[in-house]
Amino acid sequence: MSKEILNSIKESLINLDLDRTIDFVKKAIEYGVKPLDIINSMADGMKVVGDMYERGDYFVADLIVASEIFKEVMDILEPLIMREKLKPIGRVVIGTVEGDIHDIGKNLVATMLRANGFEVIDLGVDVSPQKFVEAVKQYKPDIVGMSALLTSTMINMKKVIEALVKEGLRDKVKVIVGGAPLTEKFAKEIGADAYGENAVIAVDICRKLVEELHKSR
Ligand code: B1M
Repeated sequence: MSKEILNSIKESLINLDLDRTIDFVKKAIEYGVKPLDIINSMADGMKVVGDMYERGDYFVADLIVASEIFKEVMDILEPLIMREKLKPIGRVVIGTVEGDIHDIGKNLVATMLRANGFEVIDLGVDVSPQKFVEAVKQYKPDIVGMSALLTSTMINMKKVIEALVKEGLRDKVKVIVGGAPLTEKFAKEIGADAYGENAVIAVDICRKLVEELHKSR
């Protein structure tokens, strides 16, 4: 049954049908489907929407509708994911890099981190290297997280790392990067400490990075 509802959620997102998506999400919650499974089916749906855009079946306006649906669903799921406030296990400054305004994945990572006890300072989208540097100086995070969805902007992650090195801040933080076009290899090449394939993996990695950082301090 839960497989069918998850499929219906995915299909209604692909069809850009807000009302049906919300109805199925509510039904899924009633049936006890895990919020994370709902998010995964939505993420699968977004991939299909992206492919349809690439094939010329959908336009940018359709991508916007799909992202609005994603955000509305997240508004329903977030309170279910969040735990009670605990003492933060680490502080993360996160943002989508310069030139890039995709924020659904980044927001998802931020939500999952918060739900797992991290304090998250979200710098938003189109964040310049200078803004990352200033945030590191101001908030003194354990981790800097960067997201990029465009092949043309992923290289801006390297600029942030270079700016951190230039300011003498690179040793003070761990850096995790993520986003659909990225790979582990790319993360290594630009000098990041880790690559997060998805939001759940990113949380596990951030836990490990904080442990490593605390051991080295
Ligand atoms: Co855009 N877009 N888009 N878009 N868009 C893509 C990325 C694209 C692949 C679509 C396609 O052609 N198939 C393509 C990029 C091609 C490329 O670079 N090679 C593309 C393009 C071309 C563009 C524009 C240039 C279109 C135009 O204007 N002509 C333009 C660029 C704007 C800009 O940024 N300057 C553009 C605009 C937009 C919208 C604004 C309309 C909208 C974004 C709305 C928003 O985010 N608020 C949009 C959307 C929705 C998409 C697709 C369809 C979906 C992205 C998404 O939200 N996925 C996307 C297609 C695709 O990705 N296949 C596409 C769901 C989300 C949950 O997944 O973001 O991958 P994702 O995040 C995952 C992981 O990647 C990871 O965890 C997340 C959860 O598991 N992750 C991290 C992400 N960040 C992480 C950080 C971490 C760790 C893990 O640590 C810090």
